[in-house]
Amino acid sequence: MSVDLDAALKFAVSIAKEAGQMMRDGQARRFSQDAGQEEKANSVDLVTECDQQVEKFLVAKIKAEYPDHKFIGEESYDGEKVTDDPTWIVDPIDGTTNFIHGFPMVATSIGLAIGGIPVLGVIYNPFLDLLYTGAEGRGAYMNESIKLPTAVRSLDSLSEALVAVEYGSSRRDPALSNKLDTFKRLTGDKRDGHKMVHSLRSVGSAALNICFVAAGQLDAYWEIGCWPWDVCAGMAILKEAGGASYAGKMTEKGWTGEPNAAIMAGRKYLFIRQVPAAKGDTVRAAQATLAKELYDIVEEWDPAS
Ligand code: LIP
Repeated sequence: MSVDLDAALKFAVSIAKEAGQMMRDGQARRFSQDAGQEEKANSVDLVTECDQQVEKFLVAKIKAEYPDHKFIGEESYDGEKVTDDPTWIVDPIDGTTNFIHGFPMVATSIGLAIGGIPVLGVIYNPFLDLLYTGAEGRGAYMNESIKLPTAVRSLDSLSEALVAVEYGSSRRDPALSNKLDTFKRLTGDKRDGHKMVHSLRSVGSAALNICFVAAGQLDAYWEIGCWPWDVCAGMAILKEAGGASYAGKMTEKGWTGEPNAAIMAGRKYLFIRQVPAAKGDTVRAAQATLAKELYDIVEEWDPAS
């Protein structure tokens, strides 16, 4: 089933902006009423009434516009598998913890996958009015005017990188200890055998982390434990910005860095920004070298544990 991606992009931007207004209104209402939130897996895995209202709004709009398409959303997820059918994969409010606290790194993330591959992404942060878009063959943009990445700077080693990581909601070992061990190996001094990256950043939104990688403002983003709705839109945008998406120690397709269902559904993610091609080699080869540099020090765990 072919999809007019130009029309789909225009539609997704329109509903993302409406969802953004709902998020602004919802946060103002929450703060005026000092409203609470519900817990999911534990006391740091949170959801608000606004998450659910925004998802209901997005589902209704998408099903009205594309009745034959499938939908996977964070708040209504019931174990659906990503198939080859056109599927909208949506996180109504990515960065819910930030939303609850008023920290402005929050976005609605609307992705479309066809054949299990993210082909369209719209990510909108209504609190900073930052819109990131990308669709297959149509490039990636910030605020529909600034082409991404804004610059392609060299990155010869992970030691020169600014890397996004997340604490996430899994706070028991082995997840927690492996996460913190990896953070130490990334940041520790080279004289102690560590990578000594320039620094780590923890924004609290997978979707926005990937947008910052697509823009070239972050060099890489690594996380184990988030979900397809956190990354689908970002993968489509990142690919259009020349970036690469990886999963686990080795993707099924090797070190191609091309987003696919196995990467999207695997809950083990690494994203690398566009970099100049290595002498006599390709951009993808340069990115794969950086990916392997990171994976050689990552202490993985099973996100389902
Ligand atoms: C969040 C992700 C983030 C992860 C958090 C949470 P949510 O999504 O964007 O990367 O570390 O645990 O899953 O729950 O705010 O939509």
